[in-house]
Amino acid sequence: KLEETSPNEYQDNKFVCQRATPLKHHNTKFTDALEILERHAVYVDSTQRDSRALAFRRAACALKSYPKQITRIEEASKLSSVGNHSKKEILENGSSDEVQDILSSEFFKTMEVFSSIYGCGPATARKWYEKGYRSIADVHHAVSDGMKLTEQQTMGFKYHSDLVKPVPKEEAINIKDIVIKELSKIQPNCIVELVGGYRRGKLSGHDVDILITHQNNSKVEGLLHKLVERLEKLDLMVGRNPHFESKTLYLKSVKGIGEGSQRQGGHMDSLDHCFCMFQMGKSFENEKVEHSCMQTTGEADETGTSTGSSSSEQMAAVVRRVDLIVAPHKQFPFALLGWTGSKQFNRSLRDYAWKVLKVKLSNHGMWDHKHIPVRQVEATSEQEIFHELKLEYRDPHDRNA
Ligand code: DCP
Ligand code: MG
Repeated sequence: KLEETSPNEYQDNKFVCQRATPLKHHNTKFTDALEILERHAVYVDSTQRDSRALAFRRAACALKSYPKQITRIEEASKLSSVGNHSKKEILENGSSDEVQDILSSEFFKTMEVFSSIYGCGPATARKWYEKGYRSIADVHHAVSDGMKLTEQQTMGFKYHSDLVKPVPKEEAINIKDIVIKELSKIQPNCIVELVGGYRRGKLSGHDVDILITHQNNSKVEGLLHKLVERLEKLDLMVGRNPHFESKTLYLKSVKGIGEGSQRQGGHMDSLDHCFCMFQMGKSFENEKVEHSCMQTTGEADETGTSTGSSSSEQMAAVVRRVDLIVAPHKQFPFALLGWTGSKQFNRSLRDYAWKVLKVKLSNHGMWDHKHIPVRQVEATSEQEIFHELKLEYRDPHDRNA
């Protein structure tokens, strides 16, 4: 049970990044409903994300960080981000006719199914809906009749039943450990962080985001390429990553990969990164390869030998989405902040930095535009970034906007 605190301590600030937004909060009933309204608004008009959908998201954020359960509409009315439409939802106790209608509509249900396909963003989902497709089978038929899919969508369909399964945190840690182990054979002393939702305290996620750096910049260059080659040899990656065929490992080559990446593309960073899929649990061969690697490098340990077959026998084979990102050490705190999210927290932080301080913040660094000529502001930790931005530090667990 969450402890409630006095709303007097609640600051109805304009920017979400100025408040703590915990994962568990007191107003789930309302925020769940608002999130449906938000998703629906995106489906109806994916170009209008900045207006209706964002208004619902901001209202949900205000309720998420409110220190007690909202019981009276006057209480919600005091929150500046809660607009009239969202207020209506609260008045109707989180189960308005509107939400019920959305949930039972063919449009929403179909858009939810299409959006669950990796590589299919709201614009494509809508295009398919407008063509009359109502199910995955309908899209399959269209494909056999000659409709083209992007490479990502093809992979998305192929592994759809796996990719919709949430990844438990233990498995994400397991994947991180595999990456650490393989990295150690290429380049000792890398720094590896599990980022995304897990770092904010979530116990499951839709993918596994792993951020990598090394104190020595010269060791960072080409590191991702070597890592991917090594993982491919372990027979761990499924599909072919078109970007690695060309052997160019920069975002320049990743940027153009269609809508699925646009969803990710909010980052707009040009760190080396590889969006890939790992085949987990198939592991008899994986285990053996790994084992022989360990022996040749003399790194065999108890866990490596004892987990072996019994755990892989129990674990059902499943394909997981993994994002590997490599950042130069100097940019690491910014990449860490950006890849930890949430997306809305990042949006708010960047908005705040620019509007209040004339500072441009990205996953690479920050630049003070009040200073002429523009001056880069360095930071060696997330704490320092918050400090430079004149913000109270927020632990990742409080960035769940
Ligand atoms: N991110 C962002 N803008 C985007 C996409 C992502 O700023 N358009 C950042 C914030 C996310 C992080 O990258 O928290 C990782 O992206 P994910 O899409 O994997 O998001 P999460 O890890 O938060 O969610 P999930 O738990 O579903 O994987
Ligand atoms: Mg994630």
